[in-house]
Amino acid sequence: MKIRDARVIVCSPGRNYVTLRIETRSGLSGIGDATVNGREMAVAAYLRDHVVPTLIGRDAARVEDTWQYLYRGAYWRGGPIGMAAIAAVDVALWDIKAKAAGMPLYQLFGGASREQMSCYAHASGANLPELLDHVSALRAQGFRAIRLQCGIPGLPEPRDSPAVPAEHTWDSDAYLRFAPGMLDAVRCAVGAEVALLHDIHHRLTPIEAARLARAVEPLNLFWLEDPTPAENHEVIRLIRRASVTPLAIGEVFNSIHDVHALLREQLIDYIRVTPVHAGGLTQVRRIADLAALWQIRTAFHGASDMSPVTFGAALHLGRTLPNFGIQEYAGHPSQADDVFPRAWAYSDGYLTTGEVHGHGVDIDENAAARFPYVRSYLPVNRLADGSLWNW
Ligand code: CS2
Ligand code: MG
Repeated sequence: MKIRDARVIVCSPGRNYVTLRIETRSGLSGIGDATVNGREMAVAAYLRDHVVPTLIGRDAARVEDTWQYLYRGAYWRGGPIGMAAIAAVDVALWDIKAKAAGMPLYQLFGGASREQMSCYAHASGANLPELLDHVSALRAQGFRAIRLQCGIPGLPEPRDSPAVPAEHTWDSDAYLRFAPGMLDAVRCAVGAEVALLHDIHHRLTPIEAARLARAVEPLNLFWLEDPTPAENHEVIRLIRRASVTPLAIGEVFNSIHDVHALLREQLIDYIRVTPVHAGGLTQVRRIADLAALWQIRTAFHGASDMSPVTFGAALHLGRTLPNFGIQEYAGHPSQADDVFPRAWAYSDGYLTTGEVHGHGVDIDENAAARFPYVRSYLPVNRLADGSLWNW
């Protein structure tokens, strides 16, 4: 099963996605997602200029060896761009392997541990009434776990611009004055049974995060996410000592080496890596197994910049893992439905994989061509004095 061709497809059906298709001489093909939000063309170039030429003629069945070849063989290890490129190859090869075996991918990973994966949606609002409306709408769609994000009174409305990074204003004191009441208001509105989550997006100092985690303990949150900048793991100890509010970290990690201290010291409760940004299914399986040693569960990153292809991969893996926790599901722009035909589906608070061979997601390249790439950036945050902060 030699690789005949591989090509990168960059499209923007409502937002940018980078997809790799690998074709074999036997006629089977598979796809993988390589999207890094706001830096899409860097991965596309890495794949086109450096990775694809080394794939032609390789045996598509050698998933592990290809992973090692791209990781060790580059000498320069890790990083979001390189690991997203490896992920795209890895997921495409697993897709091909499962199609060749005539099985849905979850069967290759040991078969189903569950039939459906619980998921959480995103509720947001410029203010509390808007947030509460959004929560009600999601509850009506069956979601039993909801992430809450809300505009902070007194801060200027964020203005987004696709051309240059939009500049938002951040004020940790204003946030800390507002956030506990905001979370409490939603808890009062929905009752005890809905799982409520909140993402701090790396914006607090350790002591601020500890204070917040302690203050919201009575609300019984499902988790607080990314309380402090994720690259410094030592500071999580301070938050952990102060509070038993569960913590979820890891969406920006791309290596098993980024996570093992957090896991070993039981500093987190949910690990947020995703196949696309953490080197594909080959490495994320290892991370999930390592996490299981300390009863830490998975919560693969599933914002809308994880393409439907990454969802296919993540859901097939999630279906098998003994320590699957929850899958984030922020949805995708409706135009992406035409570009990415898929077997996975949402219904009543759960996601299912479907039973199509492979990971069950394809790309319609003609449809993709109707949505050319649009340069776009994630916003940046500045404090009132002009200093740059974490967005
Ligand atoms: C967020 C993401 O889903 C999450 O938890 O942190 O929306 C994140 O901001 C984006 O995926 C960045 O590309
Ligand atoms: Mg997050």
